[in-house]
Amino acid sequence: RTTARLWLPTLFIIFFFCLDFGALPVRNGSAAAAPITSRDQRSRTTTTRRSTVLQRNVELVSATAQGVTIQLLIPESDFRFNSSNTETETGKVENQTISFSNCRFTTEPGTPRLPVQTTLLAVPADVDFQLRIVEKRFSTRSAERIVYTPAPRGATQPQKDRFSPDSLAEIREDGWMRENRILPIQLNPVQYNPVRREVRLYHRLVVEVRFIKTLTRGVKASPSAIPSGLRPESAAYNAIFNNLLINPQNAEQWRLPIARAPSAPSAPSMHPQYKISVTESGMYSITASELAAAGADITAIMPRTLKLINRGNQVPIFVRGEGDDKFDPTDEIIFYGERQHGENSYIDPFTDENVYWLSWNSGPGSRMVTKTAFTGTSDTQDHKLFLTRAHFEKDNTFRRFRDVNLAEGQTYEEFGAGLQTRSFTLTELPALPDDSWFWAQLTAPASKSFNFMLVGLANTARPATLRVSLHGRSNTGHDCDIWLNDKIRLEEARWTGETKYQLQNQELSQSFLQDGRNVLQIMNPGSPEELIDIILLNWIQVDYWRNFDAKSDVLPFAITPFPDETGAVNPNFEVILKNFSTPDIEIYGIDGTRYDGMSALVDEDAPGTYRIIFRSTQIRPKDEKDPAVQYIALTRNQFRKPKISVDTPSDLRGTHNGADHITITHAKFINDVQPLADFRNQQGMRSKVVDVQDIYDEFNHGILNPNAIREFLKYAYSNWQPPAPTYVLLVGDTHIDIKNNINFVPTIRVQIPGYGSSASDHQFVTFRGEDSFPDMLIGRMPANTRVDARIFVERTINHETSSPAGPWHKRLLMLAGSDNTFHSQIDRLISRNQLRNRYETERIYAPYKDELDLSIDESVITPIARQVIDGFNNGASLINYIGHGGGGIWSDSRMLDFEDPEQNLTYISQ
Ligand SMILES: [Ca+2]
Ligand SMILES: [Ca+2]
Ligand SMILES: [Ca+2]
Ligand SMILES: [Ca+2]
Repeated sequence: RTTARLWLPTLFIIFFFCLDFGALPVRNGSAAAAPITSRDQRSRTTTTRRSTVLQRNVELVSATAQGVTIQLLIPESDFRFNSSNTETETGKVENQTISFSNCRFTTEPGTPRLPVQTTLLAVPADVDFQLRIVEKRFSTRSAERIVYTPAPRGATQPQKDRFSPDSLAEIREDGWMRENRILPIQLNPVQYNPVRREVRLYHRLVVEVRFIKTLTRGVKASPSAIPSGLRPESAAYNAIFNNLLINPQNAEQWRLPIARAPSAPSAPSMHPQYKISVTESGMYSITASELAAAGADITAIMPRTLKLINRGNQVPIFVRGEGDDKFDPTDEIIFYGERQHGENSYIDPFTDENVYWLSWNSGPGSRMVTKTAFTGTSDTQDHKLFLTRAHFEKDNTFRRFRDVNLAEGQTYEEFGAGLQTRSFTLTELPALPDDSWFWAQLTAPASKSFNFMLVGLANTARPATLRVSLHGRSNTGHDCDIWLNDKIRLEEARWTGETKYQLQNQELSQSFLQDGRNVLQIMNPGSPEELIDIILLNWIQVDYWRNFDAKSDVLPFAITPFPDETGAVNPNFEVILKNFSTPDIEIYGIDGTRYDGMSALVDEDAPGTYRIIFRSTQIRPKDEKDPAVQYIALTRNQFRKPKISVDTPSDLRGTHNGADHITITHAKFINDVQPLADFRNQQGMRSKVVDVQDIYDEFNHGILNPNAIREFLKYAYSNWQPPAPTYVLLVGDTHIDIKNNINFVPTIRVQIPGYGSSASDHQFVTFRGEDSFPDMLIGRMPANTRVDARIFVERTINHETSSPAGPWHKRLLMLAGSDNTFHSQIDRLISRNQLRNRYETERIYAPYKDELDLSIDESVITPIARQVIDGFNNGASLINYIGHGGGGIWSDSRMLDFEDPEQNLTYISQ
């Protein structure tokens, strides 16, 4: 069938571009060349067919339980010497580059740039490795001047009379592709001696990778003891292994069985569940009639069974009116709802909604504890004020930081300098910054004012604490002045680089603060030494002393312990809560307590308001230093109202599920992608369409977060019916600003050294092992509309059923924008990957800027755009563009405008 033939080239291309073996890190203590010994005669030789394309020069000699022996054969005529001239201060210098077919190059700064061959081995799960050079044959040639990889900041190493690299073979970081352990080996068949000006060219290199049993890896059963029927692998991965591995037959032999999740999945609830979403912390109320309005049959609810769950834990609630065992329309559910916060930031970058799950009729639910406040004047301490925290933050702008969280000595090549392999790998990516969203940016010279409101500021001599979180945006020195309310200059903020700076003024007299509106002014004057100086404001935080006056009939408060002279604290307190407009005041402890036994009185000092005396024993603060809210007092009409919606049940955790192809999409596109799922079923794949909301519900308690998708895929991989799913298709677009822009299916962000936070769908499928080898094959159709989705589905099916095979299958369009760098990047991409050996590469380069004909009318297609469109129309299996662009254009030379395709592309349906 045509379709079967089309899958393989597609997969191959994916792997070809994804797995840059040259970027794999060297393990600690790389193996040095061992003395030549004769081959181990006891080893049973296994025959295999050679991997087809990637490892043309390497072949398997033998593979046993003791080790694998491979040999690299490079005919002497295959070594090529290319000369290039570089201009130096003393004139032209001729440099030589040595290469052989399919080689990659060493990239270590300050060392000769020499060709290497990387190969991938299937290896057992429970062994360590030792390399031994079994045999080597080389010839020596003179080489005048070999190209060096530039060293950072002009550092040059003294040239020594020895051949380098020292070792002819190196073990690289191993990883897992599903249950198959993969070991990359780098062979270095060219060594250079800069003093003698000689190279050694190894045309034959036999290397043994010896397996050393370890007991530390925690593998329970020897894989060979498990029948291979229990280790099924998908046909697609078997095809990949055949192409990728030098010893694919061992992959099956050494494959582990999938470790299933230890606990049985919980059956989906048979009872209706409602999602209760909150965005602010506070006391919430849901009346029975509100629940009925959201669709619930309240007559069937036994109120004592009402149950509220957040992040898997029950939240104690108070159900007013449950005593009669009837859930009457005015009965109400009361709970303390907490705002959603980020994993490492005050604001969650993905969602503001925290989700609580309301269910009933399956056993009694957890209830708040009712405590009776003390009456009379028992031994209590009077409190007139308390310490509270106000946090002010706005996530207005997203920023990337190139250098954050780099490990000691971790370096990278400047982004944009080329396609050189950078000296980091996906396995070693630094952590993302805790927060990438900022309130405002100040580009020197700049001065901006930020307002914040403080409520109930007490008149006291006790000091407040003010914190201001700033961040450098330019990699320069920063020096700014911060003023509070035009009254006081806070300490001068001085720091360097793209780093956080937190100003903390702990002894701030509260007299500098104002009840109500306050103004923080930040001045970034810049310095004459720096061309540019940019800083960012993240947040402002104030710990201040507050009185017990309610604002708009709500008073969140804490009891701040006041030790006496001996250091002892009386846990029993008395406070007078004031400034309520009605007497129906209720008091709750946020730990799940409600207080009764008190009644409000008219406040004679402030006519028209009510006050209430509250005597109790203090709730122990979670953290002495965190002035968190412990109680909330409010009147009956001041409860917050959550968003209520009925849940649609799903069964993604059911282990009866099984799929080869999973489409993850938004409800909006569910019907549009179904024909593609049906098509995959017809092809013999088990295909499943999943609503991303079901993933949040089952894998993140209903809270939107991209990691839920990764958790789901990991779960399906381990627990669904084998073989584990192979393909993942995401349908739907997303955006950096996920809250204010389109987000159908989110992406994961990773920290790329030299660039910063970057989108990476690939991270969804790297759940097996601590490596970047993909454990499923993922792609995305970034549909914005249903029409987008339908066109995509239609064309995909069309392509696979009726697309004519032809020369276009072997054609690659390689496009570069109007800049010398882009031109040479494409050149290098082609030459480095030897694309010409396998493909017909058509290069279309935009003219340099100074050659641009600016007179061409906007409505007319430029000559270069004509070439691009012709390229599309002639057909190609892959189109690669490097250059500037935007939402509607490729390159400033108008290589392709947004409108061009509509009028001119004739081959688009293919
Ligand atoms: Ca009732
Ligand atoms: Ca922020
Ligand atoms: Ca659901
Ligand atoms: Ca992996």
